[in-house]
Amino acid sequence: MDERERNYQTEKEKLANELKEINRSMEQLQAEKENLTKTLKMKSDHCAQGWKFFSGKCYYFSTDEETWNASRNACVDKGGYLVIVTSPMEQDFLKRSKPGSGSEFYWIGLTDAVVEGEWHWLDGTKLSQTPRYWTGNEPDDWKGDQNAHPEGEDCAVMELSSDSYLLLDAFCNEESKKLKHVCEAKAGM
Ligand SMILES: [Ca+2]
Ligand SMILES: [Ca+2]
Repeated sequence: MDERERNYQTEKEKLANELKEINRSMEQLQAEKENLTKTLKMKSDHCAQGWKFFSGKCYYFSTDEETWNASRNACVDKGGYLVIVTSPMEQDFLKRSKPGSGSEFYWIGLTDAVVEGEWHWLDGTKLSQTPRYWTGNEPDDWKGDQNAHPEGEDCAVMELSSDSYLLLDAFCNEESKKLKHVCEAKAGM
């Protein structure tokens, strides 16, 4: 073996070792990536205790009963907002996740307090009127007996049972109108 050949052999071994080293690093990075992906997935599905996960969001069914205004604030205090229901899938989730049996009433993040008759979710989205979920002749903007509440009914309630989701309007801030509510928040917080 002349010197040139020896040099060539040495260089070849060196490169082979480097390649091995690179492969090892790549395997380690790959394993690390898998771990991080797993952690991220766990984090993004995570909801605080007492909240239920659905499609990137967490939902909280309150047990205490408050006015709509107090309920809205209660959700903000918990890092969320009064629930905004934007799809039939979300309605179905609420129907099957509702604690307790039978039909129950919950405040939701829907109001026509700004312009009478124009129903908007708390994120500013207009309520889609098709299909129509208002029950009976709701929303009727009832003003109470003998016009006791000239401001009318400006806050929405969902009547939830295992197989129905119906809406009605009610007084936002009336002591006699205290109901449970549902909060929503982004998952993974
Ligand atoms: Ca109204
Ligand atoms: Ca009403």
